[in-house]
Amino acid sequence: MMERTLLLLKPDAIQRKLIGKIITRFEKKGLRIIGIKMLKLSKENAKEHYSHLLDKPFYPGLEEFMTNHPIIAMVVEGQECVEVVRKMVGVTNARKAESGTIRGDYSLSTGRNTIHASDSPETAKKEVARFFSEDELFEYKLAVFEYLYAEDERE
Ligand code: DAT
Ligand code: MG
Repeated sequence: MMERTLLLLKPDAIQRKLIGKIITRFEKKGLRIIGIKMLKLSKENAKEHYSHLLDKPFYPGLEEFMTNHPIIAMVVEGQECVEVVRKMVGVTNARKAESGTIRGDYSLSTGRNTIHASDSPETAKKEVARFFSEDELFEYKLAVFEYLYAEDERE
């Protein structure tokens, strides 16, 4: 199943000059980047995006970090890409994240874990719509498409 998912490269990834390395991983995996931009998250959007964490003691610090600095938002597309991308990202606490994952390779922290990725297809739909209007998302054919997927994997 072709899916889209939302990624946010967080302020720590930008400060640490990791954005090229992180984007390269998604390109090399074969995912199609269909939207990308730099933005500053508003406090309202932060509250929506992290609504499941509003009552946590670390929420004020999380909101401050995520809204006081620019971030990079991206949408990628691929077969079952929500799950694929979560695996590439690794678990929330980067100290526990497997080596070979983005968090496992680039971070030692939970609050500075470099990247966000949607956690389910339902969340991904909402998050893509929160960050991107339809005219900021681009449908185009990757020239290597037939080399990324076999005939029965292209729907
Ligand atoms: P994930 O980003 O892996 O989906 P999440 O949705 O539970 O994890 O939390 C969102 C972000 O909030 C997480 O990337 C970093 C921050 N966060 C979560 N748990 C935390 C904690 N115990 N201490 C500090 N920051 C935390
Ligand atoms: Mg999450």
